[in-house]
Amino acid sequence: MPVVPAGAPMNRGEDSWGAAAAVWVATFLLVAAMPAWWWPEGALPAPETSPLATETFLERVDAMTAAHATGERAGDIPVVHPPGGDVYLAAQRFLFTPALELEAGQTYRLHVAAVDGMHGFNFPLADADTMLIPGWETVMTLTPVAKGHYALQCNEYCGLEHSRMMGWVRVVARRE
Ligand SMILES: [Cu+2]
Repeated sequence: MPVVPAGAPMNRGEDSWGAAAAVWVATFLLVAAMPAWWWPEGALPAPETSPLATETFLERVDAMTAAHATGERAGDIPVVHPPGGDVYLAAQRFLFTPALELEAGQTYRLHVAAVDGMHGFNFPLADADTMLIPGWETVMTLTPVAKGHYALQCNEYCGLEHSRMMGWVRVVARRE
């Protein structure tokens, strides 16, 4: 092996190893810094959960549906237009029911619960991405700002039709 004098330029092979090491170090530093990305905005807000019997939750869904159904149906699911305040959404194999119609500018407390086994709840409009465990309800505050259809979906494998378990919330103009 030839002896390279001190201070001699690196050959091409050493250059590319140097570049690879720099990329590796930069990647490592970015990954190590990931917790800082939560600051100052914070991670997704921790969902508020509390124990609630499935029976009780279903009674609340039914009461809201009986009082505020629009008469319209989305497939087999009734469309409900609650006036604001507490609204309920049940996750069951393989749908979310009822279909909620909300008003822009109105504030709601959205209660979500799985009623027949584990499900997931991914709903970007409410910044929600959480697991639903039977016997617990998850509650979040939601003030939609713009009209439109907002998708929600189950993101916890729950059976053969899981990949089709989606729903939507429709936001309409505020009624005075
Ligand atoms: Cu699922």
